[in-house]
Amino acid sequence: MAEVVAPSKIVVSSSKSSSRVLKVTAEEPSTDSKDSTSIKVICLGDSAVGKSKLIERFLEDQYKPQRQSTFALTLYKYETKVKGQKVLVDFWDTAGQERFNSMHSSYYHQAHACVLVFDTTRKVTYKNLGHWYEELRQHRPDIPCILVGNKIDVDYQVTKRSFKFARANHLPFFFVSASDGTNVVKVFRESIKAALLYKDSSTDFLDEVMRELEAMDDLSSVQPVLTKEESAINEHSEPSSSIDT
Ligand SMILES: Nc1nc2c(ncn2[C@@H]2O[C@H](COP(=O)(O)OP(=O)(O)O)[C@@H](O)[C@H]2O)c(=O)[nH]1
Ligand SMILES: [Mg+2]
Repeated sequence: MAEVVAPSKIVVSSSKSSSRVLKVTAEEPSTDSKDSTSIKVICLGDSAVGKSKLIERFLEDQYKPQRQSTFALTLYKYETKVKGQKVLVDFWDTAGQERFNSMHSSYYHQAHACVLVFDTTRKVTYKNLGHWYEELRQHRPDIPCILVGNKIDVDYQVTKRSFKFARANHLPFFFVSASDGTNVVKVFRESIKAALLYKDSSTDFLDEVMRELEAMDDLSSVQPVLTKEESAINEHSEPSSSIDT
């Protein structure tokens, strides 16, 4: 019988030193069940564009600018309903790896949607979008991607400017602010809807294989549980020579 593995515990530690560090080990990713579907949404973009604050804002609807951006948190679990269907969302946030200008391929693995972030107050973060988008497409050629320009609260005039990257790559684009909440809920709700649509219609080969494997897991979990004696009989019994028709 398949062993049921309990999700690893979230370990939270904080220190009273000037930089407050919360360390959280990743849980097992959510998987589909009979009454729920699970999706993975990733956030991409340069360091300090506000990826973590945007996710926090959406999940907690609160913004704490005094927090240090030293979170090692990588996976936020969120449960919601879309058209009456229970959806388990895993929001993946970087844990600072983006400073090395590349994410490990496991970050992209099985992602269903991406929120690509730049900082409207720092031009270089806009320039680097091409790099992040290319890396995303190498791993996930077809998943929906939403582009957001964050920190518009610093200077709302920026919303009058046009940003070509979205148009050039046919991406939906939103101005957002993790600080005042502009468009944050909208963007993450859209990412969930897009991820579900992608998952339902995906013809990605790896996705197909994963679905097959998950279906096999489901089947094995409904196998009758045998007693020790029954298992022993099964193990030692000769294969039957007659075939029932
Ligand atoms: N003014 C302003 N600052 C923000 C906003 N979002 C994030 N920040 C600040 O930008 C810095 C980096 O944010 P963080 O979420 O850690 O960026 P990450 O490295 O992309 O995850 C922090 O000091 C935040 O307080 C925003 O919408 N407006
Ligand atoms: Mg972060």
